[in-house]
Amino acid sequence: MHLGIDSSTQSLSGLVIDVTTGQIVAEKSVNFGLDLPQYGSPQGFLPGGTDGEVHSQPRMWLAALDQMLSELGDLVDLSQIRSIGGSGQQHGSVYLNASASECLANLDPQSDLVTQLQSAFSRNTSPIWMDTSTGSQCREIAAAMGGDAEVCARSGSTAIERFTGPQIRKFWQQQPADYDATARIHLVSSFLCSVLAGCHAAIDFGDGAGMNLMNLASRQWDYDLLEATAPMLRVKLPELAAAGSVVGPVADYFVVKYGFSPECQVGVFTGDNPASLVGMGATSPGQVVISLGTSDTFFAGMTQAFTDPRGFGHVFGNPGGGYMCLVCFRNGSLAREALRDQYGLDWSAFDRVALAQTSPGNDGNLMLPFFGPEITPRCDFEKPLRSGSEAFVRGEDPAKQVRALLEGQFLNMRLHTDWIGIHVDRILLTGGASRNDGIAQIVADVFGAPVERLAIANSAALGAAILGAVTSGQDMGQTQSKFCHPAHDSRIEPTRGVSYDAELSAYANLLAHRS
Ligand code: XUL
Repeated sequence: MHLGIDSSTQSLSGLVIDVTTGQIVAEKSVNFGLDLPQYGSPQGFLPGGTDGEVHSQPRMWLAALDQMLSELGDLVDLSQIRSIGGSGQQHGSVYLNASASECLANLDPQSDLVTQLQSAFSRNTSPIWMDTSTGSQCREIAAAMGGDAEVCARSGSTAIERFTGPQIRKFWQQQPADYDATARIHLVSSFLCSVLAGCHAAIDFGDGAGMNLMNLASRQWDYDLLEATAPMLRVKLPELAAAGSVVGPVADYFVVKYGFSPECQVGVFTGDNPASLVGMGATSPGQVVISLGTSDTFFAGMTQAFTDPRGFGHVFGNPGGGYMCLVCFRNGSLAREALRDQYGLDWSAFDRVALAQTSPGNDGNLMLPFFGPEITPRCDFEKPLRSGSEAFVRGEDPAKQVRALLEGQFLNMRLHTDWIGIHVDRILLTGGASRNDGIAQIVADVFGAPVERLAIANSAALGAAILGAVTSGQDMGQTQSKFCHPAHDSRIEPTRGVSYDAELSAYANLLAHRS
């Protein structure tokens, strides 16, 4: 058996697979808001950040890891786990001081992770991917490198506010003494991996590419980018390695406290999106994954690393080899939930039956579907912009509002992924909202391609478990073929005769002329 751990924005999950039977044996999830209310983060991050700052608490992730393993141990015999793989929300960074190595190596099973790692942080909070506060740092890095095109050619992305490099630069500028006291900077993924292995673990090529610090071609830290970011950075960064490569045996703490075997191996963790690519069985090029989570993401395997000329899309290392492209949209479920709550609706308003009260194209009623700052395209929106009938623009007719939001989200996605230039043959839909047939139908119609969903919603945790299997020497492709099947009856065909080409132009026009 192999365990996959995924630490996402709102929860931390564990999923156990048995490669012999091809079964998912157990799953357990700890929701930060509901299960750990003492951290004051109902949606997984600290509310009330100013100027685009969004931080979370690494101690909360530690508490969730302890709780998840203790609950998972009630469901499955953890001594049977041969290896552990993992993933984390991308870009988020954890800052540790010089005492961290000792603390990690000497975790006492009589105590808990939060208590013991309490004093190992040189920064109490972690900026996460929702943070948009580093605009000036991005401009400075781009200027030092000779322009955005150079940063993009080297790292796979232009300097991006949520990416770790600009975040590190801001920390160095604003808290230089704390930066100096930082001995190691981890990503969410490599931090949790380090805790499990009891020593500093490497960052993988998938998550590492989300930092604006790794050279995509050489898969090494890029010294010019490090220099343009902050002083003395190389010594503070872990090594780079392939996802799933062996870090070492699980720390004694987990053996004694939760009953893991001392032989259980921990593999290098990756980002949630690269893990999801693995879990969807989509590591080889040809299919597109759309993940509907707190943010919505669009990603696909690529053989070559060409980059987005407009600078919104990213290229990361693909845990299955080669590269992957990714475009992230910040107003995902947060926007769907905001509209749902504004109109006092429930999710049934987003299903196929309810959407049948409106028709594709929504009688010309369009919405720029942004309830807060967006990163694709980059703009500090505060509320959606409506265009269409007077009643619709006034905010009337909830059914049309729902369709306009969803059509707007996927038109925005189609518009900003055309640079990838792939013909979309099949869309694999994942994430919380993917089960909703109404949403799936609109995705199929807007892209003009069939949509399939896997039996399991948490593809990142499944991908993490498959990477765990790879750590024990299993073949990734063979393991994927055992677990990554579309759910029965999950396929949704695009509606015959429907094309969204005209709506796409109208949407692009509205976006270009927004006031
Ligand atoms: C990807 C991104 C998000 C996070 C959180 O670039 O910022 O998808 O990985 O899920």
